[in-house]
Amino acid sequence: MASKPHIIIFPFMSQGHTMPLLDLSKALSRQGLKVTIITTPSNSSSISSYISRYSNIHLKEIPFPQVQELPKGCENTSQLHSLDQLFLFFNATKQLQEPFEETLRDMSKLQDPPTCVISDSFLGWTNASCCNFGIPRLAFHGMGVFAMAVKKSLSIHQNHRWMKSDTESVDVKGVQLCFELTKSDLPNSLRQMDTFLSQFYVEAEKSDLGSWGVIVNSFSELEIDHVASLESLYGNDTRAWCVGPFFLYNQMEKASIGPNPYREWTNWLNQREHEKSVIYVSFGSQAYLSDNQLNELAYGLVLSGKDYICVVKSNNWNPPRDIKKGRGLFVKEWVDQKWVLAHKAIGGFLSHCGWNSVLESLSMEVPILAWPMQNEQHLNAKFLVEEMKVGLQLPTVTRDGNTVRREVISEAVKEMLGGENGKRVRDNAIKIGKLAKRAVQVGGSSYECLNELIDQLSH
Ligand code: BUP
Repeated sequence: MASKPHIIIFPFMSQGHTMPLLDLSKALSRQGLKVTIITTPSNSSSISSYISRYSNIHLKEIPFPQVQELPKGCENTSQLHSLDQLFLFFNATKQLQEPFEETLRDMSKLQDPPTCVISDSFLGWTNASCCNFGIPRLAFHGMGVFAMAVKKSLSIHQNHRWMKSDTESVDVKGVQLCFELTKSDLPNSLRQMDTFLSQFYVEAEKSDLGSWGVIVNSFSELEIDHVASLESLYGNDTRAWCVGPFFLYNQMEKASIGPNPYREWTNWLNQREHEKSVIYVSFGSQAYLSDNQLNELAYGLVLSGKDYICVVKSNNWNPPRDIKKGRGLFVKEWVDQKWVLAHKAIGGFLSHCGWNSVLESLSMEVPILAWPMQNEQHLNAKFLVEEMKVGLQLPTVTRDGNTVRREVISEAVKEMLGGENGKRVRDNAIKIGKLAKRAVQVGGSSYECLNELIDQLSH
């Protein structure tokens, strides 16, 4: 009988990239596989508490290089304050190559040596290391198939490179588009050429190309039309394994713990009388909104006359005084977003369209009011609104720093919670949510794909 594979998982050190891979580790461990997660010392305690119940998931620490210009002891992007620091951080992670290879060398002497490495695409150099050790590497991008395919195509063919205007439509070779994409929909890493950061991304995309495969936090019912495009852009028979949403494999466990019932926001939500009557507002862990924009958002929510729960990441901002009379809550702490989205009172999600938030919202059958801000979020928004029709676009979203006005926010929230368009996209989100939950169950597309992958790695 073939032995069970031993999988090495190497996440990038940021919340949005690490959490999905921890959920995947749990899913693999439940299938009886041994998993070793590689991380750096100051990231290990939060990881270890998340996986504590799993005896066949192990942690291996490797030292993070000390860089003077970074905040003292910084080993996670959540501790960074500027794009310059992000660039230094990215560069510092390249120095992890030596200790990573040392770890692979040590592990190759084990009775159960590594069978496969799953590593973040920002750690693109891991691909070369894996080739040296003859271990197949699966790349993880922390985004959906559609966004990955667009980014891959443009980084290979560079079709956007000579476009002058933001409104010009982009020809994305090898990707089927049923809507127009313009230069303004592209991630900054592609729009702004030749900055240090964009060079880093291009380099990461290139080193990614020879990977044995790509592991995707998505499910084929959502993105099937783009899977073949992504695979052929990678070339060399690279397969895209759609085995998500990763977090859904562990949802039963989560639901049994639930958030602290005494927090103000859990009580407040539990007291809502009507189903699907509240808009949940959150822009993830990275996006920054100016105080002025937060004021407009707050007034817009009040003006809508709808109930709202709005997560605010800014320490300094407080809602203007007269806002206190509004029908909602501003929360300045980390909420359990999956629990909030699963609450029967939630009827829509005003979101920045980070991929984790997208998957969580759809899995909970909640339609999205899209307010994309950075990275691949504009691509996600276009895909959700124009192709899947599970969301509405917040109008007049601009990239030039213009504030989105309160009237616009208010009208969009009203439409999402009470309008015909809101109803239409909610019905579609409910259908997709059911497919997502089905995908990770025995016989579902993601579940079967995960088992096929395990099977291949076992031989
Ligand atoms: Br804020 C917040 N609670 O209060 P995305 C976020 N989250 O659970 P991002 C909470 O963080 P990247 C909070 O559920 C999701 O899993 C949320 O990931 C969770 O956006 C995650 O949506 C946010 O991908 O990450 O933070 O911008 O840029 O890496 O995509």
